[in-house]
Order: sequence, then C-alpha cells, then structure tokens
Amino acid sequence: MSNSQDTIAAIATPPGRGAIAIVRISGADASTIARSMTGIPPIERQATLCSFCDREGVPVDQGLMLFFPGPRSFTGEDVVELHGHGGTIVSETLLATVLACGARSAEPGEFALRAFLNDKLDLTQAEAIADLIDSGSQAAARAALRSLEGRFSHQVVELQAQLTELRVHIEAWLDFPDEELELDDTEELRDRFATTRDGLHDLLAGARQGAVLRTGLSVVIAGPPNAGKSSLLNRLAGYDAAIVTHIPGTTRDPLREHISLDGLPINVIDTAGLRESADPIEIEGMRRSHAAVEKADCLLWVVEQAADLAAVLCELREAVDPSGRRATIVQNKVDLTGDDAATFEIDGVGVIRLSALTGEGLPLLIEYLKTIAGYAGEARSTLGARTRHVAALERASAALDRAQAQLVQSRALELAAEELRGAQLALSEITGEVTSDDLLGEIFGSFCIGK
Ligand SMILES: Nc1nc2c(ncn2[C@@H]2O[C@H](COP(=O)(O)OP(=O)(O)OP(=O)(O)O)[C@@H](O)[C@H]2O)c(=O)[nH]1
Ligand SMILES: [Mg+2]
Repeated sequence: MSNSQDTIAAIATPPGRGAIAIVRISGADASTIARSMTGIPPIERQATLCSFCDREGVPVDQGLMLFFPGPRSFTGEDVVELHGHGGTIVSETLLATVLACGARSAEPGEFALRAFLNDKLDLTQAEAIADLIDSGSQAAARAALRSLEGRFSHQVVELQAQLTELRVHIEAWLDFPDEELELDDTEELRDRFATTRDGLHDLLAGARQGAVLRTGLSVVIAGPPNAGKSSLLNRLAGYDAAIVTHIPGTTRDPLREHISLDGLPINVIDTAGLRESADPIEIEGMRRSHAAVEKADCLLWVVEQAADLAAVLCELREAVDPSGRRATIVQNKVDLTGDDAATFEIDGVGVIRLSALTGEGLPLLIEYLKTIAGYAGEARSTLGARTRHVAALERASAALDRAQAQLVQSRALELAAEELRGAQLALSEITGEVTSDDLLGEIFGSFCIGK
C-alpha cells in the first residue's frame, strides 16, 4: 500500500443526495489543511461551524469541522472531519479542495490500515468493521460488533498466554534434561492442555457461527413448472416477491431475494420451471435456471406431492448434477393430499414434505437450511469471523493436539514445544501480529473508500 507518511482524504459517506457528506482527512497536515480552508484553527474534539473555502478563498460549502488529534483518533494520526452538505457535486468539490491543499486521495481501507499499523485496532477488529458495514442480518451485525469491541481478539490473546505457559513449562524441562518428569507435573500439564483445548474449541465454535453468518447461504429453488416454486419463495420471504399463477411457465427471469432465517442471511433464487419448450423466452429462462443452480450452495427441487418419488429422483439427476451441492426434494402441496409434513431420505437425497400455500412444514425446511449452513442459531458466543480465522483456529487446535501426543506418547519435549509454537503462530495470524503484505492488501483493499 502507498506511503503512510502522506496526509490522506476521502469522502466517508455514500454517494448521492443526502443531508450530510463527510470528508475525512488523516495525517500530519490534516489540521493545517483544515485551517487553510476555514481560516479557523481546528479545536480539539469540538464541532465548529465554518465556511469551507477553496484556495482562492471562495466558499464551496459550509458545515461543521471536527478535529481529533493523534494518537486519540481512529487512525492514530491527526484526523479532521469536514461535515458538509450531502450533494454529489458539493462533496466532490469539497474533497477536491482538500486535495488541492496538499492531501492525497485515500485508497480503499487506508484509514483502517493506518489504524491497524498504529495499533489502534488489530486485524480482527479491522475486519469486523468491514463485516459490520456489510452484514446481511441483525445477528451478523451483532456478531461483527462483538469482534469489533475486541471480544474475539481478547480470547485469542488469552489462549496465546495459555500456550506460552505450556511452552515455558515444557521448555523448563528441556533446559534440565536430567530431571525426570514427575507424575504431579504431568497431571498439571494435562490440566493445562485440557483448559487450553476447551478455550480453543469454544472460540472455534463461536467463530464458525460467525463465519456462517457472514457468508450466509445461497439457495436456488428449481424444478418442473407449476410445482409451487414461486409460492415457496414468497412463503420463505414472508411477502409476495414473485408472481404466482396457475399457468405453468409463469416465472421466466430468476428472482433473487435476501432473507434472514433466525438471523442466518439467505440469498434465495426462484427460477423458471424446467420442461420441454419451443418458446425462446422460456428456453432462455431455463438456461438461467441452470446457471443459478450451478452457483448455489443448496438446491431445493420442488415437485408436487403427488409426483412419484423414484421418477422425481431420475428427473432431478437428469436436470442438474446434484453432486457437489446439497440437492433436496421439496414435495409441495401436502394440503391437497392430506399427508403430514415430514422429512425423510430416499437414495441418500433428503425429502421435505410441506405446503407453500398453508405454510405447513415450513419450520422443517427452515431447520433443514440452518443445518446445511451449520448454523445453530445466534448465541452470545457468536463472533464476527471469517473463513481465514476459522482455518487458523483449526490449525492451532490440530497443533495443540499433536503437541500433547508428542508429550504423552513419545515424551518428545522438543517436538511438543515446536508444535506449541506452531499453534501460537496460527493464532497470531488471526490478530495480525504475523501477516504478509499480500494479506493486508487483500483485507484492506476490500474496504470501502473513506473507511
Ligand atoms: N394447494 C396448493 N396449491 C399450491 C401450493 N403451492 C403453490 N400452489 C399453487 O400452484 C400454482 C403454481 O404455483 P407457483 O408458485 O406459481 O408455481 P411455480 O413452480 O413457480 O410455477 P412456474 O413459475 O410456472 O414454474 C398456483 O396456482 C399456486 O397457488 C400448495 O402448497 N398447495
Ligand atoms: Mg414461478
């Protein structure tokens, strides 16, 4: 990323019309630039109403100026915020003036990167900011906030300390190779291992839930025409998103809805019914249905309850390749046959029997989708997390197990200590103590500009 000595600036609010637009400036020249534009020295942590003028002294906007001197600021540097009016032209002119006065345009995430480099945030917290902004459900937002508040990092740091204690214990023996390992010692060690492993597993469980909440689940509803696919989408969404008629071939374009099931964000796509057709519009609709199925985590193949299941299985396998994604048959319209809603399996494929019209059996489907996603419902232990955190925790956990095995089974102290070092390294990647520039570029580059 670019030179961290520069003073950077960006519009921190979204583009378009709005009540307020904020231009944020960070770096050594922030207050000089603000002063030259307003003619007033910025006052620490105080909002000052002023005119913002260009380099010729012509006012471009008026609003509030706020000054947060470093290190007590978001980035750890001097930060000035200019709160002007939220029009595209006026905010861009304000930014252009700031740039003309000596600041450079900030890259995406550059403010947060500086906060990280200046130890105002660790990497987990920085990622939590982006995840909070992008969260797809209230549960995901709450989990991200917990991580932003430092709960995730705190637990990682605690585990690091426990691993250090374990290493110290073992390395002490390494320093005195003639001393035998006493039974009391090994018991104490076993307890320490158990405590650390429990902590690691709890954290892993919370992080896994957080990672699921962050990514959500993509579900495609497909199957023959008139089976009730659009009705099922409407039932899941809780409103009339898709047109439903008794005419087969009603849906043509795939219809996407973002919904939240008990906090789990789901991107659900209703598609055109699949059948033989000569209608070019319908053929294009079916091509799009297939394309949507290819990308989905989970496929719901909706059929009428009266349809023969063996034939449905053949149809499903012919129409889509169910391998690699979860394909489930939904037998719809149980209200017509009087059967009870149920879930069962046929030939290794899950079947859910329900009625999109009455809603009977819908809770079975919701539970099923949550199970597929690995979502156990929101808990206070759910933390905003990403796949990379889960992978690092899994590596740490495996290294811890190997360390104990080396110790207990082989009395290989050095190897055990080495495994513990490996576990610590994996944990330090989470908080960003050890990171590559590539990873930083990837994480902060995905932020929005001005954050
Ligand atoms: N009795 C009953 N009728 C249903 C049920 N679900 C859908 N229907 C009816 O079945 C017909 C087709 O429903 P849609 O939801 O449009 O079916 P679709 O699979 O989206 O159809 P296409 O878009 O044409 O592929 C409509 O008349 C619905 O009212 C159900 O659970 N029970
Ligand atoms: Mg439809």
